[in-house]
Amino acid sequence: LVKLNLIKRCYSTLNHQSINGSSKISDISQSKAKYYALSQFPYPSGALHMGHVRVYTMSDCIGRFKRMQGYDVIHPMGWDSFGLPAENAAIQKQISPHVWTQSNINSMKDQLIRLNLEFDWHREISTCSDQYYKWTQQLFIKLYQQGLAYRKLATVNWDPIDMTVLANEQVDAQGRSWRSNAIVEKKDMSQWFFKITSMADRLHDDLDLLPGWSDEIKSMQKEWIGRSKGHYLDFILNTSKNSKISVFTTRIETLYGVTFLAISSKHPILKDKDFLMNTTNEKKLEISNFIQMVESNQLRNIDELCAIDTGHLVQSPNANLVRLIISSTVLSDYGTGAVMGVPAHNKQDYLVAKKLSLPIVQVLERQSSVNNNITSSSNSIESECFDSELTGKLIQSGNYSQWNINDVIDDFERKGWGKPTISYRIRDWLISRQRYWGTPIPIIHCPTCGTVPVPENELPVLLPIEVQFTGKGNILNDLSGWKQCKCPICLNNNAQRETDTMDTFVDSSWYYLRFLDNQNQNEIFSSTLANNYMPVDIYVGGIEHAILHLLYSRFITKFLYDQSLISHKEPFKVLLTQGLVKSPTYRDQYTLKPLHPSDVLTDQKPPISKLTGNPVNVTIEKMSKSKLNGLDPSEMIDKYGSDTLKVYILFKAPPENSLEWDNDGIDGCKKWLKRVDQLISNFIVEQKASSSHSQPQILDEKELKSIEFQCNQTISRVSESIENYTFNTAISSLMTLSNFLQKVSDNTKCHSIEYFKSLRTLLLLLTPFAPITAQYNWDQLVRFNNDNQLYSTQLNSINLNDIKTTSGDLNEPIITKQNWPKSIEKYQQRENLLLVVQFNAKTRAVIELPSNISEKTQIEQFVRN
Ligand code: ANZ
Ligand code: ZN
Repeated sequence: LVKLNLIKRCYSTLNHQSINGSSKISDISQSKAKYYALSQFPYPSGALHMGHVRVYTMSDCIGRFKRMQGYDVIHPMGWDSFGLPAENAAIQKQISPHVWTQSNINSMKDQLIRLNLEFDWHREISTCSDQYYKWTQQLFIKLYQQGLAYRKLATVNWDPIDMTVLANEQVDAQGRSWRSNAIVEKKDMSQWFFKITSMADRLHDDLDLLPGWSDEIKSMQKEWIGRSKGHYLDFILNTSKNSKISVFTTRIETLYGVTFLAISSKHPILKDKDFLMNTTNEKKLEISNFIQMVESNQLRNIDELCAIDTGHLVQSPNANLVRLIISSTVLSDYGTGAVMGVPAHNKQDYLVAKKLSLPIVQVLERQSSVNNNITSSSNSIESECFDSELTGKLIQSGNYSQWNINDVIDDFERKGWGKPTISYRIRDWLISRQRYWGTPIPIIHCPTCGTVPVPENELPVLLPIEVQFTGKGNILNDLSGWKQCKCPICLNNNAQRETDTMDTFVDSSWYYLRFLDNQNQNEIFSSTLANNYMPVDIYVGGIEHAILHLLYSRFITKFLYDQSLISHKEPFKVLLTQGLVKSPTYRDQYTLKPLHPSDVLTDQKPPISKLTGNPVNVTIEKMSKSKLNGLDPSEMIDKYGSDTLKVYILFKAPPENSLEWDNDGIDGCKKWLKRVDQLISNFIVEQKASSSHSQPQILDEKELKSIEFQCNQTISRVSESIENYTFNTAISSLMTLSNFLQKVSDNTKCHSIEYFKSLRTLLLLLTPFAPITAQYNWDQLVRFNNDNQLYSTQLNSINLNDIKTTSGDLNEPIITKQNWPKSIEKYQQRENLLLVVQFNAKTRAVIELPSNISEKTQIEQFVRN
């Protein structure tokens, strides 16, 4: 009961502390260096899952550590609260998305508080609040004014039952909607885009400014941007000297190996007058049937290649005549939508050539090549074609045979056969959603003035709250009271509001800036604050956001930089991507249905289903509702307490690895924290007992030295481990220290200031991981020391710096306000080292040697002895 009360007190001090302990919004600490620890804010689905707990525990640990180190730390939390699930809940449960979202936020916030995470709650934001989305709208208008937000016709996934556009990720492999199960249609609609392509080069090149990002994520970003250097080349339609087809190639030097020209089924030449005039009716019919087939299939996963000859010939820059074909391998929206086919050196072209029996001409010399004339009848052609090393010389290329590739490229360019260019895979960011629960796009459509941005003083364009959900499409379209308005330019004209809302990725592309100034009524954020606190020092989150969210945030940051609102080019200095949280998953061997662990007799081999008596398969999988293998964080807090849960999560696996949940492991962590409690309470009990009778005996100098050595070594190890985000090794160093302290002799425990100080060091180092345990025991020590005036005189008489850095300020009752201990070099050197001699994996001798001699001398000495 006493402990419970104490814990309660801890909570209140901690809550109080998190307001006072972190910087207030408006003032920047002049004396402290800043540290911005950010974890990805959650979607308020209703309850935290273990993945959330893992992310937030990591950023909490880092934040607490940096605060104790004296940094001005920002560790904010908020809600990514727009999006489809709220609308679906509204349709299914007839509850307003607003109410549903808010109640989810409330319960998740409760959970975060119960986890005792030190968040700056005074910085809280919610993207669905008009105080937030007002600024998202302003950001849209700024982009619009710079020509970076625009509307164009685009082909989208249309769900004819729900009557909405779907993101690609919401269409399954069979081309069905994830929600309505309708076959999704391709539809051309006017949509809003952000011109992210305008920054493709910067988004690519500035990755080099980020040594704190893993190569893996950087290459995922580069892949998505897909920059390649190449050439445009023109091919001329044989029947019409005016009709050119331009191709994009990264391998212009293979020009003499071109044996066909392939275009996509959407290529404009297919509607060209000359082209059609010279196509027979029979061929026209064949082509249109083909196009129809490709396009209906084109939704996804066309494994089977389809290609057709158009019956036309085209002339290459080097005056070769080759066939013009249409092929499903050519993407309509990459490069020019046309490809020069080089089947000898490109796998896809090779398959196309095989399919249509087109010639294959090798033009690059291979090291191992004996036979330069590949014919399509050769069986081993595939391996011969692509696997062997090239010499960098051309063959079968007219006058260019035996030339070096680079010289060829120069000469082709000089002749005007190809124009150098750069092509990108990245497309502009489609931000329109035909959905209610999102940030309204602040645009008015006027019959006279066209698209007109809502004047800034009229922002936010509020989302109407009282609405009826029909489940069909975007209900903003049916709210004529909301939709009809006056044009802000010609004033009297009846105009209409844009009814599309923004992709929720827009909301999350700038939230880290609003955290810094969430109460600002006058501007999106203060540049002074942003320039002080940005960039984010550590960003913790899931790998699933490694591409889009990071790319969008980087794009918006660069835009704000161009607007001179911020002075940094990249938002996130270091990324920490956490692995999955997994647990045993039980499935009935016969029905394959997932089973709840409580329905399984797990002590049997194999486990047996209590429901059917069938044997049960066990696999370790990502925790998820559908697999019934998830653990509820609240239940875990009830059962173990937040400290144990957090210590376990950090101890069980390094951050980037997946964490496989096991109950023994968490029990072990609970026991360890109990042992720390015992260490302190035993100390106090023994002190009380000894002070009443025994005389201090002579202290063992050697033991005192080794206490100091252990303490200082642990300080360095824990500090380094947190800096490197290897929390698990930090905790194991702490375990080593606590075990060591347990074994110290009773005499030293009772009579040495070194031991007292080392207990305090242990608690200080424990604080970022298990703040309640640390605080509880700190209280015990402070109270005991005050009551007994045990070490105060001694502590006062010794070097104050020593105490400050190794065992904290004596009378400060709140441990999180203590300074992080610093290790002292001189105590980290052992006078003697133990040299372990092993032979055939058996220890044969342990020799004590002075530590200041070299390894070589040590060995020599040993051999001599
Ligand atoms: C001739 C060639 C020869 C090619 C060769 C490659 C190898 P990256 O590097 O990804 O940019 N290509 C161009 N446009 C295409 C489209 N719309 N759909 C499908 N493929 C297209 O790829 C550039 C290469 O992809 C280009 O270089 C072109 O094939 C093909 F030995 O041209 B290449
Ligand atoms: Zn107008």
